[in-house]
Amino acid sequence: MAGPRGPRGLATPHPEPSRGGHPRPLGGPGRAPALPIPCPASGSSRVRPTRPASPTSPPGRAPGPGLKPPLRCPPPGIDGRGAAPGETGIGKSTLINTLFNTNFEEHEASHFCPNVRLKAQTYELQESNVRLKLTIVNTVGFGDQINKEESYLPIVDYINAQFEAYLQEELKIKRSLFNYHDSRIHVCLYFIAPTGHSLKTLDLLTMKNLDNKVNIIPVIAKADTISKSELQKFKIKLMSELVCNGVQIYQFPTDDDTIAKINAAMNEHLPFAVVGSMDEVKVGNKMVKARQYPWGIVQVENENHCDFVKLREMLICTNMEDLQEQTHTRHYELYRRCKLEEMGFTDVGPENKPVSVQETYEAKRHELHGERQRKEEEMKQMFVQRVKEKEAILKEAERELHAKFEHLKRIHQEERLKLEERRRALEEERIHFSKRKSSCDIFLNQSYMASGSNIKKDKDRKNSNFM
Ligand SMILES: Nc1nc2c(ncn2[C@@H]2O[C@H](COP(=O)(O)OP(=O)(O)OP(=O)(O)O)[C@@H](O)[C@H]2O)c(=O)[nH]1
Ligand SMILES: [Mg+2]
Repeated sequence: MAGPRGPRGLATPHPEPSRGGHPRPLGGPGRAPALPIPCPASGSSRVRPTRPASPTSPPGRAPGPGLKPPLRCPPPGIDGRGAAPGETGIGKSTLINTLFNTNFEEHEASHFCPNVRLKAQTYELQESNVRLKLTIVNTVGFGDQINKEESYLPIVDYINAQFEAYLQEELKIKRSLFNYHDSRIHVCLYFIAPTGHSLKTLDLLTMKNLDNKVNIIPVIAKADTISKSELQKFKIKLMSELVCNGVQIYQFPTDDDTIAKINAAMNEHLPFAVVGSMDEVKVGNKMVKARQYPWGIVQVENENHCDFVKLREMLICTNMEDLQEQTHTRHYELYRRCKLEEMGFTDVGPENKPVSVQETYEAKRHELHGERQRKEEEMKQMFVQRVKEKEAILKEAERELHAKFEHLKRIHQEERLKLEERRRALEEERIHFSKRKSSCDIFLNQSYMASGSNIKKDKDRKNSNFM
């Protein structure tokens, strides 16, 4: 991430400090000089005046010269945190850089992230004795996945994690909330594509899931790409879609007389149509931030061209405190309540009697003990049942093996008997054959001897005839 840029008048961006760390000291080496925030409602001077302490002002609010009510300015050392979800390339970084007059050297996000990643960047601004530290959590790869259904989850998880960290600090025995590095998100600038049609399902789904966790200020990005008449119709359509779908966006408070009028007027402008640019173009004899086209110039800080100034005024100057207050009293309280109820804490018992923490603790302990015993019993039963089942299976297998053995033994015996019988038959055959062979031999001998004496007689007769 880029370090301080150096040029005068730029905010000092730096990576997110680790949790629990103290705010960075300002004015250190390499840090840009104090940034006067241009605040149109308080005049066009480069140094934004601060409001004097009023009876309702929190202690420590810096009084300043040249005050112009009804503007509310943040007290010294205010630490604001925002999230900026929006599709890839919608103009998030450009707008944030324009808002804080800084220039993070940021690489383009990839459109092929397997899931949404959150990246925090901190900006430090200072005017006279008012220090402003703003942390913006950017969403990388938001809505780039084929299945966008869960794109909002990492944002919800991140916001919940910050609430959880605060709750854990609150619940500590030795808590130190006064110097705790509060990382809760005060505002979510939700970037809507300037389609001129309607909200996308992803927009509705995300805002619906965030609206009870963070103050949502929707903004129409790249508003220079939509005509003035279309923009008005688009704004009306968006607001009616948000109402129809029960999405609650942040409304600038109108209960404080000093700012009621301006806030009521600004509520009418929601969602703000914004244009971002860090390019400076000469208009008349002044250099202004603008986007230059062949057909003309869109001036970022010209209220006839877009609502950028209104957004900056409302966000950084007028309503920063209310955003923080709402975060604590509404969103964090809701988280805390749900979490404590989930843990079994309650303020009143069944008969509407107040319940002390001790009683809740005892009841919970009792409940957990009972549950543990029930679970142990269940596990025991399950174990016995499984042993029985296993035993039955083993017995069945043994019985089958035994039957198989008996069957084989029977077959073997039958085979043995058959072989024995065959052997006996063969023996008898052999004996019979031997007998017949010996009687044949006797007969042959006798025949041979008989034929031998006859030949001799014939020979003798022949010889006597010759003589
Ligand atoms: N027409 C128009 N273009 C803009 C505006 N703001 C930014 N752009 C252009 O849009 C492109 C993307 O702007 P980025 O600010 O990088 O958008 P991003 O939402 O931060 O993008 P990723 O961080 O990559 O998601 C750049 O070319 C900007 O110059 C605007 O208000 N109007
Ligand atoms: Mg970006």
